[in-house]
Formats: sequence, C-alpha cells, structure tokens
Amino acid sequence: MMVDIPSELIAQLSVAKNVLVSTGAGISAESGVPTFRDAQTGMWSKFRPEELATPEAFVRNPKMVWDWYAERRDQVQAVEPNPGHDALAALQKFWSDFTLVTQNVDGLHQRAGSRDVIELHGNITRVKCAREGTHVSVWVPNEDEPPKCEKCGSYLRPDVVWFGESLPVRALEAATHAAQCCEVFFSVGTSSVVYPAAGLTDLALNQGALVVEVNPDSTPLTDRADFVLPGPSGEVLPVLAKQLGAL
Ligand code: BJW
Repeated sequence: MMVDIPSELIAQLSVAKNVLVSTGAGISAESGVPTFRDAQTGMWSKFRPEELATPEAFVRNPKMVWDWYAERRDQVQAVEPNPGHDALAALQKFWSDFTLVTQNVDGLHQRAGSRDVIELHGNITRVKCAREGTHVSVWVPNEDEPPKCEKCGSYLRPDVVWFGESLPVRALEAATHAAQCCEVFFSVGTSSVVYPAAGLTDLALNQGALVVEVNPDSTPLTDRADFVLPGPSGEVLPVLAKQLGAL
C-alpha cells in the first residue's frame, strides 16, 4: 500500500511537544488478534462480543465467559507486536511529552517496548477474584465452572473492564488530563464508539488539539479529524515514524 502523509502534517508534528496516542483493537489486527467487532469464529460465532463482555453474561454463564477469555488469553500470548506497535515505541522518544493510552487488553504495546502505557480496559493476562478484586496468578482448573478464589471461594475472572463497569480511576484520570493538555491527539485503530474512551477525542477537539485518525475504515471521528491517514496502522505508523526521523 502506498502511504501518503501530507507534508503539512509532518511539519506540525516536527514542532509539537505534547502528543497523545490513543489506540484500539485495530492496531493489534496485523498481529493476528481479531478486532472486537470482527465476526467471531468457531464456537463463538453465535454470540455478539457485547453479550459476552458483561457482568450479566458472567453471572448467566460463567463457564462460557471464562472459556472465551481463556481462549483469547492463549491467543494474545502466542502473537507478537507488529510494526505499528514498534513505530509507537520508537516515537515515544521523539516528543518530549508523550502519552500512550490504549483500550486494548493484550499487552502488545508493552511487549513492543512502550513504557507507562495507560490501560483503560485492563489486561487479559491478569486474573482476579470476581468478589474481592485480588489478583491471582495460579489457580486449579475445573471442567464444569471457572476456577475459584482460594480465599473466599468466589469465581475468578479476567481483569478487564466489562460494559457497565467503571474504568480504573487512576488510568481514566491520567488519560483525561493528557487529552486536556495535548497539542496533537492520534486516534489509531478504534471504532470510536465505546465510552468513556471515545470521549477523550472530544476533550482534545474541544481544547483545540490537532486530531489525526489512523484507520482503514471511517468512524464517527473521521469527519471531525484534522487529518485522516486511511490505512492499516502497521503500514502507516512506520512511514510516519521514518519521515519524522524516529525510526
Ligand atoms: C484497523 C486495522 C488496522 C482494523 N489498522 N485500524 C456514553 C454514551 C453511550 C454509551 C455510554 C456512554 N458512556 C458509557 C456508556 C456505556 C458503555 C458504552 O460505551 N457503550 C457503547 C457501545 C454505546 N460504556 C461502558 O459501559 C464503560 N463503562 C462505563 O462507562 O462506566 C461508567 C458507568 C457504569 C455504569 C453505568 C453507567 C456508566 C465500559 C466500557 C468497557 C468496554 N470493554 C470492552 C471489553 C474489554 C474486555 C475484552 O477485551 O473482552 O473493551 S468492549 C470492547 O470495545 C473492548 C474494546 O477495548 C472496546 C473498543 O473497541 P475498539 O478497540 O474500538 O475495537 P473495534 O473492534 O470496535 O474497532 C476496531 C477498529 O480498528 C475499526 O474501526 C477498524 O476499522 C479498525 N482497524 N484493522 C488500523 N490494521
């Protein structure tokens, strides 16, 4: 794919100091992690993800939800960061004030070398007690139901944020502050429909930041962005990083 980055954008990025990058599932697509709203495959094809990623689904069918996450946990541990993650890890040194916020739970930014990543929706590789929230690193597998917390006997669950649950307070505060202060806001690989993450873009637009979207498809943000780089992030971001001299 021919990636065309407007020279006017490169010029503005070259003098920027405070940059926020907000990523979603699309940045991990080229690593082989299905995006959240992609058709699910195999045994999950009859469920919408929105029906599995909720506390109600876990109460209704704990084993099914546990198994869905166990399969996805194995999947993210078997894949590698892609050139889009690598480019963002390189770009963190280019701007003096750089914040990376992600809705992803796959940990691929950290594995690519990004530091201080703000995870808004938790991390699928961590498991916690569904009642007390205590993190657990070992558990006894069970054929018929999710494993249980050794201390209180409640089910264990993934340490991710489901629909209707609050986001981690400190992560959301840090992301909100960064969106209110940044000069440039990149929205990369997200459908921009899930709140409050999607609201960060509104904060940035309202305070006058330059907003850049990287996505092969259009989203509710596309018409409001100052620049749209319509392509896969694994191709667009490395070209951007090279043109800035960061790669
Ligand atoms: C590429 C590409 C390539 C492809 N390169 N791009 C305000 C208005 C309306 C509703 C609400 C509101 N505020 C809150 C709500 C309710 C709700 C919500 O937002 N609902 C909407 C769906 C309408 N939000 C919540 O419930 C949140 N909690 C909350 O607000 O708490 C306060 C509260 C509590 C109680 C009552 C009321 C308020 C919690 C949201 C948690 C979201 N959790 C999930 C699951 C995480 C665990 C898991 O992984 O299973 O997070 S849902 C899912 O969506 C996941 C993702 O992080 C999130 C965002 O998805 P994302 O990343 O955008 O992925 P996709 O698949 O949608 O898009 C991929 C994009 O990539 C596409 O655009 C492609 O084109 C693109 N792409 N290939 C670049 N190669």
